[in-house]
Order: sequence, then structure tokens, then C-alpha cells
Amino acid sequence: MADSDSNSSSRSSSSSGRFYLTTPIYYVNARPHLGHAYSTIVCDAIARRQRALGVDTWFLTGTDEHGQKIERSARLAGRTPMEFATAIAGEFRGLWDLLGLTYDDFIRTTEERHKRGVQKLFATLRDKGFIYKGSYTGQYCVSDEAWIEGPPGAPCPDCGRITETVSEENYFFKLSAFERKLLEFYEANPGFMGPESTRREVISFVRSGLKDLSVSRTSFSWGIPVPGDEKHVVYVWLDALANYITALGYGSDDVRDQEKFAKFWPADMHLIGKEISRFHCVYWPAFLMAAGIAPPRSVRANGWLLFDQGKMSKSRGNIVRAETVHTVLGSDALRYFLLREIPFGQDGAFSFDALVQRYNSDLANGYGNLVSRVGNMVYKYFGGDVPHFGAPTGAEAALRLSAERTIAAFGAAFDELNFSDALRRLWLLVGETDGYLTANAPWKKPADRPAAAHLHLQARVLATAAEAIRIITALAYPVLPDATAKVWRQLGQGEIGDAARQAFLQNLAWGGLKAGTRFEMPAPLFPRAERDAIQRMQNLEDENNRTVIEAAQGETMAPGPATAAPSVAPSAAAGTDDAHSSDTLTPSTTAPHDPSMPVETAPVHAVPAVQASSRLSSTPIAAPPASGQAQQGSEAPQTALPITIDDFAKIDLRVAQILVAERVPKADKLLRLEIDLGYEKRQILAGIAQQYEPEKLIGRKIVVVANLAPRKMRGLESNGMLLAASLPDGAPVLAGFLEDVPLGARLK
Ligand code: ME8
Repeated sequence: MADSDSNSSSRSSSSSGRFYLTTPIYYVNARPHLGHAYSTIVCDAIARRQRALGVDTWFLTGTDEHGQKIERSARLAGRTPMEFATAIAGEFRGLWDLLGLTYDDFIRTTEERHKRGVQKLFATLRDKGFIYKGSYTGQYCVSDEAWIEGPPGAPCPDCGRITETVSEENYFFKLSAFERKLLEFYEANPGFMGPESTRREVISFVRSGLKDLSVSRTSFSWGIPVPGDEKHVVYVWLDALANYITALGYGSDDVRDQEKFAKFWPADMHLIGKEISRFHCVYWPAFLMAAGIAPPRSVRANGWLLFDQGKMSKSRGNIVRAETVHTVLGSDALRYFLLREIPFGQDGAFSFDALVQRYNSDLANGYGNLVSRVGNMVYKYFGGDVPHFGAPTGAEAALRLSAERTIAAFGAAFDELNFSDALRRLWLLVGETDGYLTANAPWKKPADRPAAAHLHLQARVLATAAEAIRIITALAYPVLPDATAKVWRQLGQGEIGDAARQAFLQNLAWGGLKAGTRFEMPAPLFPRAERDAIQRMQNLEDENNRTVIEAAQGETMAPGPATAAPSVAPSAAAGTDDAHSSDTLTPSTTAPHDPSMPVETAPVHAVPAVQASSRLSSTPIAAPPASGQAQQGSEAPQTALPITIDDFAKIDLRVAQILVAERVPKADKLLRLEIDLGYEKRQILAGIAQQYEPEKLIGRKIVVVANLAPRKMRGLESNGMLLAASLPDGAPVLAGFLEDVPLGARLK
């Protein structure tokens, strides 16, 4: 890999006999996708290998549930933040369980143990003089929950969304005091962060000068109150980063928690996505140094999983769900693909095509085929018992030497996080074992070979190939836990989980398969995937998107809490040519649920319908009229569904001003608008491009349905709908005012 030099200083092996490993805690504003699964699967593979090496391992994951972003998402969904967070946290946990991930703890930042620890950390920082009160006026990116340098309206340099101007009384952390200390720390600990690109970026960020950091908010309340000053909530990144210590018991008076903290802190590895390096490599060690706590030993950033040429993310609308791959090819296939295909630390493209190719070549035709060939022949020629054989020849010695070299090389590469290289080397041994079988052809008896000599060759070749398979299987266990468990049983070795608990990788060596061991009948491991596997995965994704859209239309709503909007007329997104994908806040109908979580079947997106049949329609309005209901300006009012005043009150109509307007590529009806609602800025998409020149819209005041759940169109998120009258030919005319009205004013 390009950045492999940095790996050598940050091995995943532990020198202290214990290993503490963490994933990022994921925001609960949207359901998990393959990007989240990627980081969590990598951690799972590392944790499994560590345990199987006899290292006392603690693997933490969880969810990040506070902050403005979650509060807003919940409000849009008509849920309380806690209901909303609980539903999505259940989705994450349920998915990790479905995939068989072996996390030791799952922390939610809304838990009491976390709140207690965060308050203790905040109080400690303040008592030590690193926190002071001030006021902040500047830009904030709600999506990244990050303070941004730039003028009002500037886009976020990381995600490109419009930042909001915040003017608040805040507590500040004296980050500026840590500039030199951090640089010295990086210098003294060259293995602290990787890959090299991340290291360079972080160091140059710190060298360019650190300003004090605002670590509390006062303009909303969904967070952990600042101890002693409860109108402030702790800044969500200070809150979130602290999970790595609160989950171990930091802040608890219980002696067992204190022991656990003493045992596992500092963390051996925080595994993160590269976009959150600054938070983990700058802010986090500075907070810890200030509090007198040791910084983590290493932070390692994975690259981005790309799909359709962009970072896979729910805001781009280009996600694939891990459940889909699990359903069609199994979770081992997904794990193998992610670890083999993408050199860790680099960005890597995901496609169903590449997944199926890799699956067929390496798993179905490679490992799976080898295991079944050897197993079948051991049954056919020796009734299922590993045969005795006499002295090995040069061919056996060569295979043994390769296996021994592979044990060393695989371990070294894996522990340096070069998973792709580790697996490439291991699959060379698969190929070599296959070649050894083919060269010796135990299934073919030449006419001139005496029967006894042939039996001897069969015994020698099959016992040797089976031993090679045992070594391959043991090494592959952290990556292919399901398949290797089956093979381990087939090889008569019992449960691989038990072997892992007994640290079977610690002394893995050639010669463990004893003659006379009884094999189990081989069962298919990785059935070959036909072309239709790609189509099936695509269909599952399409079906899921359809379900989400339907749920957003209120058609599949299960009874929700009283705050959920009524399931009435379809929303404007229904059937529009642009609504080809959707944000996926809706708990999936196929995803499992953590039994400890309330079963949430109601969509988190509860969309108040506004489109009824009045002449004021919300846009985009590209939906073709249903037959017999030609869209006309003179639609009869009686086609409207009657609603009560309470129903109407659920619709949050607001005055907004257009700041930016531009066409959406390849969508001739759509404009992308950035609007100012007075209290926040947003992006909406509107189907008015054929009637309005974008540049003429700048500065214009409009009416917006502000509490409509976000939707995706052409991969862009639309956060609300503008209102327009519909002319007889269907052309929209924007609603507006003759008098001056302040931004954010409510229409009622
Ligand atoms: O950032 N490719 O949460 P988040 C690779 N709550 N990894 C990806 C990915 C992709 N396309 N998409 C997501 C947050 N990830 C904060 C973290 S930690 C104290 C707080 C993974 O829900 C990757 O690990 O936005 C990334 O850093 C993380 O999910 C972001 O998850």
C-alpha cells in the first residue's frame, strides 16, 4: 500500500498482553451502510486475531447520539431525540449482530455512565484551568458538528454544505496551549497516527496554529449539561470522543470500573475514517493531556469506500446496505472483499460486479473448491480418516516451507494492517496447494503404478494438502469466521471459537493434523455466484429504496408515537422522475432488531403531506398525473382530503430567502437552492427550472414547508419544499409576499 511505511510503527499486535480497540461511534441520524460496516468489520477482524493470539482484547463500538444534527433529524421525523436515537442505535447494533461482529461493549452517548464520565472530564478540564467562558461568533457546520473558519454563508471545507452563523456564549478549551506539546508528542511517537497522508495532514494543521476551541453550546439543548452551568450543553465532539474512556468506566466510583480503566487505557488503537482524523489526533490527545490522562497509543484511519464515484454516504444518497450483501453472498464474502480488495488506508471502490468476481475467484473457485476437493477425496479413498503416510518427498517439504513462510508473512502483514497483502499471500498458499494436488493427481492412477504405491501417494498427498488447509483455515479465521468454523469442523478439529479462545494462532505450526483424525462430510462452503447474484443485490437495494420512499409517503406506516404525522396524501416526492433515491432514516423492514431495543417499525421519516389538491402545491411537482386526473389549475376543491386544524398545525410553513440557486446536472426540471430560514440555512431542491432562471431567484423570499423529512433527488438532499401555485399547464408560480416579512416567520 502507498502508505505502508507508517504502518510499521503502529502495529496491531500488543506488547502488554492486552489490546483495546475502538471504532468511531456512529451518528444516529441515519441507518448504517457499508461505510460504517467497513470500519467495524476491520476492527472485528483485528479483535478476532488478537484474541486468537492469546491477547486479552476489548473491542468497543457504539453510537453518537447528541448534538444539533440529531436534534434536527429527530424534529424532522416528528420524534423526540431519544426515541429517534434509540431506533437508529438499534439498527446499528442489530446489523453488527447480524454480521456476527464480536464487539465487547456497545456504548450509547445517552447512557448515564457516559454522561457521568463526560461531566467529570469537563469539570476536570475546568478545574485545571483549561476551560474558560467567552462568546463565539462564527461559522458552524451542523452536518460535521464542526467549527469552521470562513465568512457567513461559507461552505464547509469538508462536506461542502453551507455553514451556519452561530453567535453564542460558549466555554472554550485552551487548545492553543497544546500546539507545541502535540508536535512534540507526534515527534516522540511516530506510530501514533497513520497512514502517512493522515500524519502529514494533521501535523500541518497543528503547525498552522491552533486556536482555542469552543466546547459548549447554548442555542439548543440535546446534549450533556455542563456541570454547574446547565444552560450549556457539552460540544458534541468532546462528548463523543470521551466515549473511549467512559465505556471503560472513567468517572465511575465503582472499583471494578476503575480496574477496567486501569487495565485497558490507553487504547491501543482508535480505528476511524480519515475525515475525522483532526478530532482524534489533535483535539482528543489535547483534552486528555489537559486532564492528565495518557493519550491513546495509536489512531489509524481507513480510506473511504466509494460507490458510484463518490464517498459512500447517506447525504450523497449513494449507499449500499451491508444486509444486502449478507443476504445474497453471506457476511464472510463482504469481509473478505473489503479486506482483500482495498489496501487499508486508501480509498476503494465498491461495486457488486467486483464483489462477485472476487467471491468467485478467491472463495468459490479458490479456497472453497480446494477444501471440497480434498475432503471428498479423503472420504472417497480413506473413508473420511486422515491417512498415515511414510516419509515426505521434496514436494511435501516445499509445501511445508511455503506454509511456514506464510504463517510468518501473513501475521506480519496483518498486524501492520496490510490486510490486502496478508490475504494475497495466504491465497498464494491456496494456489500452491491446489497446484500440488494437480501435479500429483491422487485421483489418477497411471497404469504402470502399482496399486500399493498409488495408495501411498494418495495418503501422502491428501494428508499433506489437508494440513495445508488447516494452516490456511486457522490464518483466515479472523477474516472468514463463518466459513472457517465449518472447515475446522470438517477437518475434525472441533469448534474454531474454542480453538481461538485457546489462542490457537499463538503456536500455529505445520504438523497439527494427526493421522487417523476423522473428517466430517464436506458441505458446500461458497457456492459459485451466478450473474444473477448482482441483479439480486441490486433488486434488494432498489426494493429497500422503494420501501423507504413508500414509508415516507405514509403508506407503510405502522402506528407510531403521538407525534408522528398522519399517513395521508402522498408527498410531492411520489413518482417524481428525480426521486430515484432517498435518505434512509427508516428502520429497515429486513434489518434485525436488538432485542433489548424497542421494536421500531414506524418509519423515522414521518412526512406530513401537504400536496392535497389545492392550487398551492409544493414542488418538485414533476409527478405525472394519475390517469383520469389530468393536472389542471381548476381542480375541484372537493378532491382535497379534509384535514383538521390540528393536522394543518403540524405543517411548519416558513418564510425563507434564496441565497444560491443553480441547475442540477442531468435534471432539466430541478434547481438546487440554498435558503436562509433566519434560524438556519438549508438546501432544498425544487422542480422549477423550466420556469425560473436560477440567477434571477437569488434574494427572493419564498414560502417553504420547513418540517418535511429530508429526501434525496439525484443524490442531493432536499430539506423542505417550497410552495408554488400550479397553472393550468402545470407550470409552477412561486408563492410570495407584497409586504416585507422577516425570515423564518411562520405562516398559520
Ligand atoms: O463521524 N468509507 O460518525 P459517522 C469508509 N459520530 N468509512 C466510512 C464511510 C465510507 N464511505 N462512511 C462512514 C461520526 N464510514 C462521529 C464519530 S467518534 C468519537 C465520533 C465510517 O456516523 C468511518 O469510520 O459520520 C467514518 O469515520 C465513520 O463511519 C463516520 O461515521
